[in-house]
Amino acid sequence: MMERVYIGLGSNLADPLEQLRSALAALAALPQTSLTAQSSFYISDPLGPADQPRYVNAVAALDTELPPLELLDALQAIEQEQGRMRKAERWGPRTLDLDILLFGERQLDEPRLTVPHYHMHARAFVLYPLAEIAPQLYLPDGRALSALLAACPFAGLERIDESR
Ligand code: A4P
Ligand code: MG
Repeated sequence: MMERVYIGLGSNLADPLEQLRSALAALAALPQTSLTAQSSFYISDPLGPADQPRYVNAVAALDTELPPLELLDALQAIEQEQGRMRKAERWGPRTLDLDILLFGERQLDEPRLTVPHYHMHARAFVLYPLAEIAPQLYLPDGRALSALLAACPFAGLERIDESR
């Protein structure tokens, strides 16, 4: 079964734009998967510790036949290939973070995987790029993306034009 999945991409180390570009190429190359849309790139103020560089964020849409945990394994392999070091500090700087925002209509609560992603509802750097590629989207709990956006100011965000 083919399902539509939305992936949040973020980077704030080691040439973030290039990190996101190569991550998108890696997503497009996943087995049983096609990359169907990608948002613009956005520069965003760091959420969490303030003493870290600004992030570049984007959202991609995939159609995949991979089951959720296999997709998560594949995303973590891409993170590892791009030099991600997991550190103790929560929300600290990273070369690449790939989050599964939505997986079809599923609501998952497993040790390794919570979907929808637990913080997506209030993060401008997730909601605005997502709205670019899926403006009519509804979350599995019935909330409209447009309603979440209306409650989430476009603050600390800057859309980069040349990246599409
Ligand atoms: N995990 C559970 N659910 C998911 C999911 N839906 N997608 C588990 C991906 N992974 C999921 O992730 C920790 C574990 O979460 C994984 O092993 C997986 O099994 P991680 O990537 O190692 O840790 P993390 O990303 O540092 O932690 P966390 O809490 O997921 O952080 P977030 O929410 O990803 O936030 N500021 C800006 N401006 N832009 C950003 O992109 N990102 C973060 C990280 C902080 N501040 C930011 C940004
Ligand atoms: Mg993460």
